[in-house]
Amino acid sequence: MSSKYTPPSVWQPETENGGQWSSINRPESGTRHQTQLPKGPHPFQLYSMATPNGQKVTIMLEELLALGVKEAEYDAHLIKIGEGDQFGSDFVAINPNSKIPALVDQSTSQAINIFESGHILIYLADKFNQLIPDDPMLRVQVMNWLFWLQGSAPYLGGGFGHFYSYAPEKHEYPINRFTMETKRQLDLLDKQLAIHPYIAGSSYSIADIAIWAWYGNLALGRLYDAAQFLDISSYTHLLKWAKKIDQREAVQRGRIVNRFWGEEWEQVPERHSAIDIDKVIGLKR
Ligand SMILES: N[C@@H](CCC(=O)N[C@@H](CS)C(=O)NCC(=O)O)C(=O)O
Repeated sequence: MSSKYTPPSVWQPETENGGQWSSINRPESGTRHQTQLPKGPHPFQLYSMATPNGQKVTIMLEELLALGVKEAEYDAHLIKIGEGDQFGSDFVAINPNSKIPALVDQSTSQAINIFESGHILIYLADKFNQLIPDDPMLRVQVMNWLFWLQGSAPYLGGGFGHFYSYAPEKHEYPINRFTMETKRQLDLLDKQLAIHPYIAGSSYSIADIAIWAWYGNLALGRLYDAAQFLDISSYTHLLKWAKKIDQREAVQRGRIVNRFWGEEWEQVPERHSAIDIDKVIGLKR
């Protein structure tokens, strides 16, 4: 396989490469413009968008509310990452890494900023003692799979998804490399789910929420239009689990929060009370 590209001695950013995210990517971090983010009355203020990483948090908050945890009430404000909202000064003050999701817990004497979706799940699970087991032996399993997801999903999203779906030109080398790894991950999950009803054992947990947002959506054909290419139907245990989680009411509610694309019944760009979701979900026939 030959490459036409010879790296220069010192890399310089291209002004325009035509890729889907090229207009917002820069090699520097930090604030690009001054902004003031809105703030609602609820204990949690979420600044996010309904990508898989964003869905993890909205599903978790909806699961907590479904469990009767009223203290998990939240305002979900929309951050349009395609328009660079994540580089606004208020957002960067919450998450210097400029990536959604970012959560503020304003129920405490001093507001607490939490970023990294996996950490947000742990923070909420520990705060309310839900969807994470007390038993250290079981908790370790949940953490194993949650951290597995945080380390593995970038190969699926930033690797496979980027080169298979977003890249302006399709190149065999990166598509082969990341398809190989994605299929290895799918096989791993399929084997785990062949012997356990949920990813970390016998109970639904934050590990299921995190993994479903990526690999569940992928299995259900909602990510990268790649179900056929990846021969998803051959991962039968994964598919069965993905459908089972998809049936949960909190998952159906949470996955559409901060979403502004797709069908009318799956768009709740901002959520400030349960009614915001109720009235949209009600449109589904
Ligand atoms: N490891 C981070 C990843 C977050 C992330 O990659 N967020 C993406 C959307 S899924 C984002 O905000 N991208 C905007 C950008 O890169 O500028 C987490 O799990 O929270």
